[in-house]
Amino acid sequence: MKITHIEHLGIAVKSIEEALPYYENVLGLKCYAIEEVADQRVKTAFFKVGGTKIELLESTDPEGPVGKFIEKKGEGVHHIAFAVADGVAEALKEAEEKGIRLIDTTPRKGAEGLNIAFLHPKSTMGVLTELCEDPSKK
Ligand code: CMX
Repeated sequence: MKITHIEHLGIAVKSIEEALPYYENVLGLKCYAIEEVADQRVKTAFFKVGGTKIELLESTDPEGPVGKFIEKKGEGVHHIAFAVADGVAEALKEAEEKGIRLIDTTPRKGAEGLNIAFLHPKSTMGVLTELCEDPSKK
């Protein structure tokens, strides 16, 4: 697959409201969007950092992926998201052929209208990995 850049880093927080002062007042970043992704049972907050982004993830359901992550590991880096130039479906096919365990077998819609899919951390050395493409830039 052809990765062009790190699209974002996902960071699990207990509360976006409580995390914002650190990102805005200490790091001096500006939150430009807050969006709920019902399908993923999260509320997200986005910051641009150079050519990439930070995505804060607050769980809206203790049984959702971020709720379970925080319960088990606490707050912290949750996933890395790579932008793929050749499309998420193609990248998934290639990853599967190379023996990687997929969480999503087909792309779905994520925050900011991106097409996304996840690879399982058990086959990526412990790093939950998201592949994404921006359909508006195709
Ligand atoms: N990073 C690394 N490892 C993780 C992890 C993460 N974010 N989340 C869970 N794990 C680990 C667990 O600790 C567990 O490890 P051990 O067996 O060594 O204890 C292992 O993965 C499997 O855990 P599990 O109990 O079988 O599965 P879970 O129910 O915890 O689900 C996962 C884990 C990754 C499959 C699930 O969280 C998932 O499907 N994630 C993809 C979707 C997602 O994360 N959405 C939120 C973000 C959405 C967005 O960015 O918009």
